[in-house]
This record gives sequence, C-alpha cells and structure tokens, in this order.
Amino acid sequence: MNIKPDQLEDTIIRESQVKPKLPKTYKVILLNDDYTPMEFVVDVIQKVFKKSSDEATKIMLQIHTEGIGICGMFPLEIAETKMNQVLNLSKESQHPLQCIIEEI
Ligand code: TYC
Repeated sequence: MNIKPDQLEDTIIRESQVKPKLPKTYKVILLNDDYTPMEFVVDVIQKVFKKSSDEATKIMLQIHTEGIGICGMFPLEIAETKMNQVLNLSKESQHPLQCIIEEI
C-alpha cells in the first residue's frame, strides 16, 4: 500500500487510541438451600475454588446466613467450568446445591 504523506496522519493509530479490551469478569455464586449438608458445601468450595478449610467454611456460613455467596471471580470460560464442576458434584451426590455466574 502506498500512503501519501498527507494521509499518514489518518493512517497512524496512536497508542492512546488503542484501548486494550479487558476480558469481562464473572462472579461464581453459590445459593443457599435447606437440604445440602454444610460439610458437602465446604468440601465443594475447597475442591473447586482451591480455598483453605477456614476460608471455605467462612464462605459456606455466609451463604447459609445471607442466601448467596461469591466463591470467586474469573473470565467467562473458567467461571462456566467451575459452575459446571459444582453442579456435577452436586448432582452426583444428589444434593440440590445451586450455582450461578453473574457478570460484574
Ligand atoms: N443451609 C444448608 C443447611 O442448613 C447449608 C448450605 C450452605 C446449603 C450453603 C447450601 O450453598 C449452601 N444444611
């Protein structure tokens, strides 16, 4: 391509004009219910979200008292994978534990 000098100004993309798009972040949220055992929820949070026993217990109690709790924030694909891992563990054990993702 042959660019004439007077076109150059239009052709150069200045660094300040290039807005790098950050990937959207999604919250992975567990919902409370009356039937899933507390120990099972703690175990799932530890396994899927790599939390310590203390952290997982805190998150579980927050969900138990508030109704919902955030287990982590991730790009979409990872958030979906974690949600599906929770739902599969929950289904395998026949517990009604529910998990959703929400854009921040
Ligand atoms: N509310 C449940 C109980 O009393 C415990 C529980 C906590 C269930 C967190 C789901 O996401 C949950 N056994």
